Amino acid sequence: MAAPVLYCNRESGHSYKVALALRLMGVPYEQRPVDLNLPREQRSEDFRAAALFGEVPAFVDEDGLALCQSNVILDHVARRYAKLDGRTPATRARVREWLAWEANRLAMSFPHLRFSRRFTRADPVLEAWWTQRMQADFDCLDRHLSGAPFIVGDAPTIADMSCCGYLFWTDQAGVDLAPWPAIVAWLARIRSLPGWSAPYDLLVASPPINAGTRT
Ligand SMILES: N[C@@H](CCC(=O)N[C@@H](CS)C(=O)NCC(=O)O)C(=O)O
Repeated sequence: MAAPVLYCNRESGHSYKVALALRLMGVPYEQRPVDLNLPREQRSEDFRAAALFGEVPAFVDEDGLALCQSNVILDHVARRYAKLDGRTPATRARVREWLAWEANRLAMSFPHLRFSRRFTRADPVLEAWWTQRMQADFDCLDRHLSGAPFIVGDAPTIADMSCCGYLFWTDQAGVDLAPWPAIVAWLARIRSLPGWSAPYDLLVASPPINAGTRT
């Protein structure tokens, strides 16, 4: 059986979520960086075969099963390695509620604002919309975390990996987390987990994103 492969990009928080989960699970795997500046049809053949929608992250497991969508990959590895998951059917279901919330809310606000501020300025109307949504999303997460050390239960799960994916980069978007102290404390708890690594330390070098590259 071949080692699992993660197709990723160093500027992608969605890639980081998966890399961080695999790191904390202690799963050995190979990272293959993808040049996101290239049009999708010019990306490597093995990546295009693995990535149904042409985006990173994509993951190929030991059996050759290729998956994309960061939260689906997180769900798969949590089941496969029986780690970073809820301990009961009810808590496993709660974990997946947060994966769905992240995909629908958090991943649709802050990552877009960060991409706009870091790489290519979007229309100010869009930035205002993302900022407003981000504030509502951070309020929701902060409220939840004000009574709990991690998102589900008292130990980290893939729900934490999913929701923290972009949040070590708030400075890149000029966002100050001071109004959300429970998020700040939760990020500190994640940082102190054995094996934790910051995004740019964990993800291998990739060709830098050019202004104008779509994500
Ligand atoms: N919903 C997807 C989002 C994936 C995504 O947006 N990937 C971006 C990088 S973070 C990408 O590959 N952009 C380049 C492209 O679409 O060509 C997930 O959770 O994995």
